[in-house]
Amino acid sequence: MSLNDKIPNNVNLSDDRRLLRALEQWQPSFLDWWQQVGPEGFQGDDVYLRTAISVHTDGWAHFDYVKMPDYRWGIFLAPTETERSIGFGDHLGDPVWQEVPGELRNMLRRIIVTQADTEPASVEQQRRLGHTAPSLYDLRNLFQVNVEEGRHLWAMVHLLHAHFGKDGREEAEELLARRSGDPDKPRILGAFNEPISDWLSFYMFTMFTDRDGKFQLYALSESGFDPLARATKFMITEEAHHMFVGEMGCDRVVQRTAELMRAGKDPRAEGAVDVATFQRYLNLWYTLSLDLFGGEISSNAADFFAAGVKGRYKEAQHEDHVALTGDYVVPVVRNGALVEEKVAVRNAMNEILRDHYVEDCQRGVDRWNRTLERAGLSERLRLPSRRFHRQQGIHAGLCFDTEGNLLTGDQWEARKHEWLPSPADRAHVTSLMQGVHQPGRIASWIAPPAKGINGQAFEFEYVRRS
Ligand code: BYC
Ligand code: FE
Ligand code: FE
Repeated sequence: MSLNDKIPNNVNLSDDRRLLRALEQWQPSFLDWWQQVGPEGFQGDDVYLRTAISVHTDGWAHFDYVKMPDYRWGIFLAPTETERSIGFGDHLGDPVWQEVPGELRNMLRRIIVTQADTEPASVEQQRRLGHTAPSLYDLRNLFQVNVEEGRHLWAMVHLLHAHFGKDGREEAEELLARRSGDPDKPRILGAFNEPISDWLSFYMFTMFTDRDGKFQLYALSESGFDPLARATKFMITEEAHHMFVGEMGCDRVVQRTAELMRAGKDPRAEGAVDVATFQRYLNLWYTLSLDLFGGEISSNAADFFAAGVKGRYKEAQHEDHVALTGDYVVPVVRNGALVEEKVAVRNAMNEILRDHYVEDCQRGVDRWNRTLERAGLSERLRLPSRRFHRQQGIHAGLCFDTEGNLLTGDQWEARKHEWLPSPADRAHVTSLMQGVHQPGRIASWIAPPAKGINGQAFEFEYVRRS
């Protein structure tokens, strides 16, 4: 087998024997991991998947039937921009680094490992969903997301192996050893240890949590460490499909609910999801995902920016790339009351990225509300306050309602199931999860998609069961 068949890449892997050997050693561990905690069942089935075979717009989206363990996980960096210079921070205007500067080694390693850790975590979280897929179309989309998250892990492991020596190889092993939700060796970030045991949670996760991925990847694609910038730039192109799966999956749930309500029926009694339950799942996954941006006031974020390691979303659109002047206002609780505090811009970088994220989430919620509106319904969905249900940052440990009003702990306990999925909601959603694995058929709680994948019909046999 030629090397490019074994590890497809555009990083001239065949010219670097040491790196090649390191990756060839890691590959069987990755495949073991995939078999152990990747998608359960379905590994012998033919799945209609898109595989990246090159970074060129016409070449990278190649569709064919593939068995998941044979997916060609590859290493692709977006093409080099000649003479790229650092776009922000204290090194503004310096040439970008092709190797890791010694003084930034720990910082870069930590960021790359944090990014990398989310990728296998999400595959683990989603591993049992295949059994309860609402259609073959959705089953295929789940597996597409899973194999691409696997490829994102490869992208980050390549950076660890190529630029961080023995430490990098050890980190790459650790990435396969941690387990989502395991109390002894959990994944690094909160949301990646939450179970995703039903498809409503899966669509919420791909809508809200993969969207954190989008913004973190944009911020890293500004990096002065050029291999990281190029790796993340290519990952962003794949991320678009994950968010499409989430946004449209949620929209189809809302559409089905709206159809039933318009016909004067109770969605919950008809084997669908009522608007209030949908809203509570939204509140949960949106706020778990807000936590992934880190603290509102963060000296780490300031250090990342100063060092030229992690920029802002579309940094070029900002006027001031040094960000040493001006301030950013953050509402903070002091002595039991909310007051506005001024924070130096560099220390507010997490919050600034979160602002872009919130805006993008709102656009998705607006789409779902248009679906309700078209059905002639007056119900509307909304994003809760960003103070609600937070476990990271300045509001962690405090209680707020979805409007952002401060509550006592007792008030919170008494009312939390108005806002977050209750045991009864979870039981209802779980009861709906019956796998539908025949071409053209679909579960009762979701509308079919408007179009299929790659110009195919919804009825197409996206997964051929063996
Ligand atoms: N859970 O200064 P702070 C994706 C820690 S998603 C647990 O507030 P900082 C994907 C933090 O590490 C994108 N711990 O925040 C989506 C720090 O620990 P130490 C993933 C948390 O440092 C779906 C302490 O709290 N990419 O790709 O600015 C499917 C105080 O830190 C959390 C990245 O995250 C949390 N939620 O960190 C598949 C990009 N938040 O130093 C894939 C890389 C914070 O006290 N990561 N902590 O031990 C980063 O850039 C940053 O580390 C963070 C913010 C964005 C996480
Ligand atoms: Fe990813
Ligand atoms: Fe993703």
